[in-house]
Amino acid sequence: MSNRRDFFRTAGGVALGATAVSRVGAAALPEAVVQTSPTMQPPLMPPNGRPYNPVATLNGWTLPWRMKDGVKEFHLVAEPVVREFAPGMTARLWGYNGSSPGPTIEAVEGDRVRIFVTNKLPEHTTVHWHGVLLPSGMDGVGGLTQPHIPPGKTFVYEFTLPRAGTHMYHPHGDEMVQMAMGMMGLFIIHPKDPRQFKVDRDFAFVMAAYDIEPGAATPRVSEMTDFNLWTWNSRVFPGIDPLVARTGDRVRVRVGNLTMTNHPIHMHGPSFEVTGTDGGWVPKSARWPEVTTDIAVGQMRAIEFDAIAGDWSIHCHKSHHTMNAMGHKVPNLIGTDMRGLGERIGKLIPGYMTMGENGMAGMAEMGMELPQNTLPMMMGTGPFGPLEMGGMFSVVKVRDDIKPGDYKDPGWYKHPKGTVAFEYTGEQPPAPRAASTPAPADATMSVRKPGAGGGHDHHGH
Ligand SMILES: [Cu+2]
Repeated sequence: MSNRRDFFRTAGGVALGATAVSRVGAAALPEAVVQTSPTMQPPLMPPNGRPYNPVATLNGWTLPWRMKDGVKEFHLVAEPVVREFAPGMTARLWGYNGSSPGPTIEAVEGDRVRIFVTNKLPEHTTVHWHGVLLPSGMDGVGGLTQPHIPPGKTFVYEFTLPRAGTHMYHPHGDEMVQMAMGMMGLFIIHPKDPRQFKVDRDFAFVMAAYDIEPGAATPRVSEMTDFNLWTWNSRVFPGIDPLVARTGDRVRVRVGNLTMTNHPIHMHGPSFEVTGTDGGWVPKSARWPEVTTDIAVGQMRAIEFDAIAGDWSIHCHKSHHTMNAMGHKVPNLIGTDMRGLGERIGKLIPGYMTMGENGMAGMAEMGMELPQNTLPMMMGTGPFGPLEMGGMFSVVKVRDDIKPGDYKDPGWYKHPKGTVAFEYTGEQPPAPRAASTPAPADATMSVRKPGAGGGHDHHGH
């Protein structure tokens, strides 16, 4: 084990024993691989070292390493990046190796890793390895366990991974700014025995929230609560990859939360179990079935389910978190007669829009003009029409004929005949009212139907 003193003596140029940070290693930086595409890269099969079953990082990638004398050497570069949130909007963020989140780091229980961190930001930073068991001096807390990494400098973190698990990395220096700017990544430690915790598909993402004014590209980092872009791996629906699996596959989804609020992650279709946290794996006897699991700030959850054919939504159940940038500060005008109001205000305030008088669903189709570089709050088109979603939403796409290792979007589910909800076109008798509970006279609400010219009394239909 290397301790903090060894670490700095080594960084100062004194070579120590084999288990300390090696001067040779520090003298020869491994290549810093850069990836700027937001397209999901195929899971990285380990080219050397212990075998493991790699994860699929949604809209992301895994950092390649160099094996040096039995140590896996990684090179992270903290730097400004440009990230597409979804087609139509890009953000100026800070991240690692060209992307936000940074690349996923994958290693195996028992591995010794040496992670070089180069700071190309305009201010100092550190990297904290969230949930990873390591010597305190490798924990990456600026000021407490190490000096900050100044701009232009490279630091070395080196430790052995004693426990398999689902973890993250992020700065522990000027956290408020650096995490609000997108600095985070996943750190997955696979079990030494690849048969342990084995699944057929293993997806991973980390949740981040941004506040980017429509038309702007840089997040407001001082925001505490009122974010307008809720992302998975710095992507919003419909920019988030589907989670593709084959019928019957055992599927794991690992989710980390580095926003400033909790996210109840809900999945349609099969129920799941929480099988792991970043504290470790949950014993089988302590698991129970769920369809929603709340993920608090700073937590990670690994959920697992047996895939059933279909298109199953997976999303945060806070409905504001499945909206994109324009969903805020809109007055609720449901039930209000607003004929002509938007037009009249629009003459005074160009681009003004009101919440629809029959709800907001019409907005997905309105094609309203937006400022440059932002996204409509409701997006995506499915096989039956607009999906009216944004933010933290994706689709688990399960098909009978997906090949192992194939993560390509298979398109929309072809529902077996007779299994899709349909319109009732038969006779519609008047709805009876219970005689004992007459509606109060003032309960009648005038509702205008879309497309209808005048007001219709809702009752009697
Ligand atoms: Cu949420």
